[in-house]
Amino acid sequence: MNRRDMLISGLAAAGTSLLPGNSNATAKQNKMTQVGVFPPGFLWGAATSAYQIEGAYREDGKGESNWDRFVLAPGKIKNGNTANVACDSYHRYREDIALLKALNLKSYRFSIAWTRIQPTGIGAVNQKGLDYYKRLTDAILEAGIRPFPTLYHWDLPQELEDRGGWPNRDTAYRYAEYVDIVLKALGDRINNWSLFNESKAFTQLSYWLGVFAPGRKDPLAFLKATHTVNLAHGLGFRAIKAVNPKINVGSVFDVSPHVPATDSDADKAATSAMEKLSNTWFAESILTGEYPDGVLPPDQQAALLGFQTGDDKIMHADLDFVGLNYYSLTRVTATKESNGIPGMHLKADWAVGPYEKTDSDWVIYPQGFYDILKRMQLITGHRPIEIAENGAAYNNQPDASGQIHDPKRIEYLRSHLNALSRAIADGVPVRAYHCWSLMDNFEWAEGYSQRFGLTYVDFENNQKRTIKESGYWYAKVAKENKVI
Ligand code: IFM
Repeated sequence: MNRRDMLISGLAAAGTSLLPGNSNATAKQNKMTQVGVFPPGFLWGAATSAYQIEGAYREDGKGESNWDRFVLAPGKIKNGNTANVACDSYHRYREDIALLKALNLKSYRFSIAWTRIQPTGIGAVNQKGLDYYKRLTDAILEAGIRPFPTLYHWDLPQELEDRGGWPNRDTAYRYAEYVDIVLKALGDRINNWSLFNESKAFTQLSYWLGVFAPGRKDPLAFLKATHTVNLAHGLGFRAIKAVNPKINVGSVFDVSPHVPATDSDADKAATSAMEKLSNTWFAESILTGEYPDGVLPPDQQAALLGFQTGDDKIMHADLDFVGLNYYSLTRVTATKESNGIPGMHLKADWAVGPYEKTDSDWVIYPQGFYDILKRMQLITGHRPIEIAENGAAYNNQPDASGQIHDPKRIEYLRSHLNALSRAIADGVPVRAYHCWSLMDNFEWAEGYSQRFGLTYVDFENNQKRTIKESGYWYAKVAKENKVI
């Protein structure tokens, strides 16, 4: 079972059905807009994350992360892979920036490893870690590319995990200290920062389903983790604004349209609850300071979350922009059994239905990209949206001449970019798109078995990077600002 199956099987969900598509007005607008054409100034980019590409896991004073520890546990990662070397981007970052240039990209989304900055997550700062990200940032800027870092993409200092990890409220305060350190060092050269990547995915997979570090299977710990992460958003937001109020602060949320398995009232109700837990539990709570109704029993919610008086004010953050990641569709079924969350009797599946799937077994559903953007706009309002991730795993290998033909990735990207262009034409304020990923990398519990890259990486031999056919195609899209 892959991680998305794990993510969702056993989670029961409830929810809202897909939002309606075009109104008459938007249909008219659509006719006037050519599908696949993007507005002038639209920003094209690619994304990676520190743990998935950097390697150098013990270099220059870096501390141990929860993932450094987790990969050592037998049976947790496919083929026993680790990310100790990964793409070796810590040493090869200039090559990787050259790839971005070759692909005509103008935005690079990467992440910062907390353990390089504060090896234990508490106190002492590791100057060599800060220096590395300064070198990286300066090289990105020299290439005429916008640096677009994420402060937390899942690699928590092991010391903090030992103290309870995200279910421990104190982690939010440690996070804010880390953010302050990073911003004081790098805030002079980077204007757009994301606080977290995919709060839903990592809290569910790490603390509820146990397939991500640290491997806990405790639904109640998961609920506490969600609240700590929301508090950390507010604290981190204010830490950045205290360094420089002009810096733009956002966060990246993973979202998916939820559909009921049948027309039954039970499936529809289950879909409504799960949809909120997945799509709005973080974004809406942070933007408004209030949790959405209809997920947890109201009389138990505060206790389940460890919500204290004043937390509404702490977690509230008027983000300057919102990052959204879209991959696939979620189907929800009501069940007799509880999924471990009080009041929830449901299960949710990712890889189901009469649809074609990618090599990681994820359903391909481009219309869902349009639908979820319209849905999230109800929460995010006027704020600019950046697509921080979208892409597909296809595991094509080099042919005899060393070229990588990956036509299915091109088709996936084409159909999703067309859907995105329709959403923009219908008024969703999306200003950037980042393909996941710049290059093949360490795909968490799947190890190196799933390749999401626009660039092939030869992990076995020499770390050689080869731009795939899809990379050349995407480079043309970026250059012409339209789908070809
Ligand atoms: O590789 C991940 C990334 O770290 C977060 N979003 C989904 C990608 C594909 O699974």
